Amino acid sequence: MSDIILHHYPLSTFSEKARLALGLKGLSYRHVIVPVVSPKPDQVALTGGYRRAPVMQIGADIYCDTHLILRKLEELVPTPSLFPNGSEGEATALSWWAERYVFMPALGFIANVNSDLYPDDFAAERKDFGYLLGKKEVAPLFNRYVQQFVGHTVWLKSILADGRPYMLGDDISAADLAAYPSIWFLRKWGPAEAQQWLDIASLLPWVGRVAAVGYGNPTEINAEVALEVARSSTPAMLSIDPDRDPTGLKAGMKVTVTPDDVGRDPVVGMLLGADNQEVIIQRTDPRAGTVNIHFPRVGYDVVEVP
Ligand SMILES: N[C@@H](CCC(=O)N[C@@H](CS)C(=O)NCC(=O)O)C(=O)O
Repeated sequence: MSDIILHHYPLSTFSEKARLALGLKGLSYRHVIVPVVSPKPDQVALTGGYRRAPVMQIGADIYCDTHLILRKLEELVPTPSLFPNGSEGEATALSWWAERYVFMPALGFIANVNSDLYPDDFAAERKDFGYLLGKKEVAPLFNRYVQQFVGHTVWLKSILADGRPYMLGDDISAADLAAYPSIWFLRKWGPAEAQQWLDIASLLPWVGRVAAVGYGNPTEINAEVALEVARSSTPAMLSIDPDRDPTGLKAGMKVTVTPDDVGRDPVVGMLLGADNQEVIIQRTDPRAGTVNIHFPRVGYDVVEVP
């Protein structure tokens, strides 16, 4: 059993990516099912306010966002690699495309064809988060979602058209784990409609190969246990050179770290270090103790608090 604790919930597509990454690495790990909507008091005690799913905890180190979670997993367990044959740039850039452009049309499509999944109170909560999911709001956007999804997935099909098993060739990579969850979500919550509108049939052999990776060996624990693990642990030594921030932010400054897309809840803490790929802040919480919270650089605004 590794020291990894995954905080996630079953419906979450980004959590699906993290579960598969843990599966690819063949890891045994503990996991906490977090609430699907805010408030999430146990999660934010660990993260200082970051409410998105998933989050990975190792002792008193908290890793927010799948981009950083995958990088950390790769560092911990290099093989099988999430970035085979030096493909970190390609795999990460393709992941960004899949997550920023394929995911929203898939989500909006399901909001149209399976509105039972999003009751009014859930849709209202997600509107504050940054997603439009209410039946009346998404109905006029249905054609746009179909057009965008079909248009973007032409490129996924083109990538796979030469018969390669995975997006980058013979080996699975982070790109597959990022592109797969939108299609997993569509097939789970609107299979007939996805088949009718979205032309995904030719992707199914690839979908099957990615799904076969599985989730590793998870053991469920409750949030109190995870908080106790954080409280009783000391954060790990910094794994980055602390003074590599491209804009000159310095260790010791008070900063906010805020997602730049949805769920823009700022996390306030003391900057421990930043380079061009990672930002680490420290904060102390009555329930979690002193924790180091790690964010990827891209996708987050880091601002000094005067
Ligand atoms: N860039 C983030 C995105 C995470 C994200 O948006 N997760 C969704 C769930 S799939 C979320 O947090 N939704 C709101 C919530 O769960 O409270 C990542 O890669 O982890």
